[in-house]
Amino acid sequence: MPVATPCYYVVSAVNISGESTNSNPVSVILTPITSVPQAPTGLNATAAIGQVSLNWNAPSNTASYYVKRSTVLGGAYTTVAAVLTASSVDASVTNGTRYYYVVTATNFLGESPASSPVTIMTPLLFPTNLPVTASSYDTGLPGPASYGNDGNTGTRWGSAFSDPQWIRVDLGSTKSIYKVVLRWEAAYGKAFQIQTSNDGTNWANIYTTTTGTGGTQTLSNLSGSGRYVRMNGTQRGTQYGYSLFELEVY
Ligand SMILES: [Ca+2]
Repeated sequence: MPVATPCYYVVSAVNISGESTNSNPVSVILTPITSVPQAPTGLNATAAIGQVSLNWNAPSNTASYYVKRSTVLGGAYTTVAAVLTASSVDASVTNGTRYYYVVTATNFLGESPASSPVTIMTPLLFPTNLPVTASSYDTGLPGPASYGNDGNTGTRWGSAFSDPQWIRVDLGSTKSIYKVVLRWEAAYGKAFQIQTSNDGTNWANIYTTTTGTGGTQTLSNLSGSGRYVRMNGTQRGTQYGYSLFELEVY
């Protein structure tokens, strides 16, 4: 609409006897949009495991927004979302990574300059108190399998004294896994695999060893994904079972 054009509205009421007279008129003026939106302000980011949530102030005359991300301050920025409202959730992030975000606002005339950048560090994935199941647990211990992922290195899961045995955690949905830390009690695994699965039935190895030495084993630079992660022990290091203070998944 090239110029500001006033419009007038009236209403009337109708029943079976006919129509009323019109109400008093009201007028509105439709203001034409003559420029691209201003850059959004107040960009704010919060991070959780596997996602970054963003919100910002909405400039006037905005139709939609682009959310852009970089791992370097100043870019180059890559558009990760186009949204109609002044908020967005980026679930395509890697845990333990620093990101920079900017937002632009658009209307039919074009795109605004970018907002000021905001930076956020996504947390490392080490959830605790996940649903834990195990092939067995040592009935001589006071606690259940969940003691192997309760965030407390003073409690532990221990298996029956035989091979094989396993303990698994449920991440709730498929996640990328790049590190596993095993905090063994004296009863450790000499041969075991770290495995991932999306269905809890079919497992893929992301780490194998036949020479485990117990203690705290930090398995870095893993590459895999899955909803379930388990330690599958195939040869015990002692006459006892397998026992973990914590199975930490990152
Ligand atoms: Ca524990």
